[in-house]
Amino acid sequence: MKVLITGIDGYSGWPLALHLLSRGHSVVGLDNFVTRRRVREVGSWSATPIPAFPRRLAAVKELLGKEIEFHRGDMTDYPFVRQVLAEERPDAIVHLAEQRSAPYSMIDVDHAVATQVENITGTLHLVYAMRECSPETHLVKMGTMGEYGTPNVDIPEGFFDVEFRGRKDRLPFPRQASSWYHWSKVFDSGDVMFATKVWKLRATDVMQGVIYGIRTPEITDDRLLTRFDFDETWGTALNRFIAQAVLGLPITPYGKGEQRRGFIALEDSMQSLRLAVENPPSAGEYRVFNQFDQAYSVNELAQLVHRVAGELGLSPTIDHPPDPRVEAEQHYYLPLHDNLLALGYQRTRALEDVVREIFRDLLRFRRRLEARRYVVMPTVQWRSADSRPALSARIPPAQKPPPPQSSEPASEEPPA
Ligand code: USQ
Repeated sequence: MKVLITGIDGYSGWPLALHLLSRGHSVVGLDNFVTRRRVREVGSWSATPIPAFPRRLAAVKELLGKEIEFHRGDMTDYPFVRQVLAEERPDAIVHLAEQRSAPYSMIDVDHAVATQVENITGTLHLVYAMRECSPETHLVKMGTMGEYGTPNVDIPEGFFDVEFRGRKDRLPFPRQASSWYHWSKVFDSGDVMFATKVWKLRATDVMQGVIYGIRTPEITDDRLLTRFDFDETWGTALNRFIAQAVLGLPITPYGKGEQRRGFIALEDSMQSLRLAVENPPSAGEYRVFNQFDQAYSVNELAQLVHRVAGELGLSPTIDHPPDPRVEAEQHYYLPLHDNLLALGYQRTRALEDVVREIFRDLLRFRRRLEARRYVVMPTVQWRSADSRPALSARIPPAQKPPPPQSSEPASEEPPA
């Protein structure tokens, strides 16, 4: 199959490209390198060194003997999106090109607006371009488990049967997101569901849990590594806990630490996206997959990281800073996840093994962590209308990124 990956330069996009190539699919990529710029904006970088994109492509050619067709551009530019779809007419699109950080979206009004405008506009552009140029294409849209929030009942896969005042219906399960980022995904879901209904497009909405890990079997060389973020805005809790342990900083489960989320290993996330691509829905069908293997509380993650760190001779402490987010710190959490299993999905990686693997990589790249240790502790506060001054104050002047330029250089993207 020919698969277009939007956001191919990102944490999931890059290993997905390698995975699909290894399974005999052909891959077309699209990206504007905004994640690299935005990680720099908060004074950070990837713990794993990421080559400039042309070098990534060259490594794929040299090591795997494969070519990836690439389009550099922005999902908010409709003529560009339309042209890519008209030219490529892929069998499937895996749409990952969205601002993916909840804390980043909560910095201030500009970051909230950028998140929602870019994410929602990009998705609308994609469904319009599909309708115009490639209506048979299957859209695999990256959503998030965070769309559902943490209700006090089980969470179905997208829809549930409801009876109200004597009448029954099957309806979308209520969404209760907890950041401007997560709300952007809710709005996307509504737009994709409507596009399938009104234009008979086919779509899979993937409610993804938190992904962990740096490696997949296809990453056989450092030039093929994917990024690993550990700062307060781009790093997930587990990433940050391991980085904190390596840096000798306290591990930080926020508040009571009983916030539970669903988790999936990077390698298994790639497997499930491939299964979604290889098993398309019919025209007009909108289906939802809850994509995670197991739920853990952040306290459980902290304890696991603490134990593995101890085996490696590290002795981090566990702190409980006040939760900078507005969220339930203790709650019921039981989402269902049967749809992928029905397609043959099988979990291959245990959390503990992957945590050991991440420690090994981070110890190798320890100097890159040390050089950015000031980005780890939280400054973005959900209750504050503007966390920009606090965020900016902790970045040493030498590391401040240059002011944004109206147009980025065409041939090279900033280092990750
Ligand atoms: N947390 C801590 N300590 C930290 C960092 C986070 O306790 O140092 C807590 C948060 O308060 C939250 C939980 O850990 O309760 C998860 O936070 P996270 O930063 O690991 O993940 P989140 O913001 O939910 O977002 C991540 C990805 C996002 C994806 C989402 C899936 O960044 O792209 O959509 O996971 S889900 O969490 O299921 O919504």
